[in-house]
Amino acid sequence: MTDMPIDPSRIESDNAKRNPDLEADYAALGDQLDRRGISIDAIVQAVRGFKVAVPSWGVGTGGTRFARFPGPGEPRGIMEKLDDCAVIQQLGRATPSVSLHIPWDRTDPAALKEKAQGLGLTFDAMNSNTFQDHPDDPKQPLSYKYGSLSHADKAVRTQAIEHNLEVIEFGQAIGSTAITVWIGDGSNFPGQVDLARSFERYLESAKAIYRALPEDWRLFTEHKMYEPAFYASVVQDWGTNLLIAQELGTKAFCLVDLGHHAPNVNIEQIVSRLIFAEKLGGFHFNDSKYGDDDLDAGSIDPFRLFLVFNELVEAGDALSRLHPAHMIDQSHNVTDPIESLIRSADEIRRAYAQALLVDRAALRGFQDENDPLMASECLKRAFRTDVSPILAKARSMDGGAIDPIATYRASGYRNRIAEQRPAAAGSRSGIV
Ligand SMILES: [Mn+2]
Repeated sequence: MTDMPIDPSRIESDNAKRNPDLEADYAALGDQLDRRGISIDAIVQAVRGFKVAVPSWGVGTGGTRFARFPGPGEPRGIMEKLDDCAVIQQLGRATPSVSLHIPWDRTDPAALKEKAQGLGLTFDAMNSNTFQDHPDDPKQPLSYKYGSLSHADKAVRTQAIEHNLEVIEFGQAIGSTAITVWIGDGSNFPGQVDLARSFERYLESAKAIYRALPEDWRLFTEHKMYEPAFYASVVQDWGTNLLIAQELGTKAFCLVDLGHHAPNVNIEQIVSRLIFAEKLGGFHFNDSKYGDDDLDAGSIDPFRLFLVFNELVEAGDALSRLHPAHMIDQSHNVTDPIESLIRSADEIRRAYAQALLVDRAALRGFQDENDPLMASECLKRAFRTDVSPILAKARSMDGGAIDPIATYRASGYRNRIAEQRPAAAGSRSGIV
């Protein structure tokens, strides 16, 4: 692993300084958990096994429809994006895989695979893109302005289907086994499109993609309530998403993007229902305050993130059979994307670790005895536990940094690449 972007001796020397404090904090937390009948070492092992994919598009600075303020040293293509993803994994040790977006990341698959292997990275679910036009792509001359898989014109639908098939083919060449389909199709005016006919057209197109899925692949469909369509999205909520997965078949699953719901929707309950239906495909983790704000996972409502993980842990074997895919999907407008992604992966692991601390036998007892206060307290006790020493221990055991943000800043990586990567006009970033 000579290609690693951060000097391993930097991580070692930083960790050596911080390790005595970590050991003391870890021992204190271990004693506390021991009194609650929990083995801290078992929690650390579970956390080490929990991985979440980073999105290739996340290492560039995002933006809004008003403006984008690029940071220094932005990656100019997928190879440089992989370098940044490798930094996140090297320091945080929670993100060994990358989720690609075609056509933004289109390049020679063999070169891509070789580059990733050199960095110790693999590829997660592929993402297709029929929500914007691709004037540089001779295979996609038609516009998606009025939709893609549900478009009124069969020629546009066919073009969109074929794009998805190409993404699957690309994914096969680099070892991916899933495709996520999110479409921007919808309408801005009542009456603009027929709600029933557009959904029927969507289903017909989605079935054509599904039929082309390789045997060991899964198809994830992602719902989104609004934007870019502001009156009605064709795949607007988890009800439609579930319908799609059930119509398509056993390899089709629903993806839950935490930002794609109406305000105050009970997302953990949706997760529970999708597990019941055996259709939970995975997550796009992020956070939001008002709508699909694409803020950093756990930065606004960590309790909600914890409650989602509480459902996942509660599901036990049912979840193991579904083995949901975990991905981060967020937009970094004002932070260094590498720092945001390191911290977000850690916040996701934090929610998982907290959920593992819930005394499930006691909780069930309080539920059956109709003791709402103690049932609530049972969850809150786990949520209030500061599991930071567990997260740091998991990182350091796997060769990561005890304090990954501090080590990243001390490494000077951003300044170094800023010199190597002069600002490029039209560098791509995006969110889905
Ligand atoms: Mn998403």
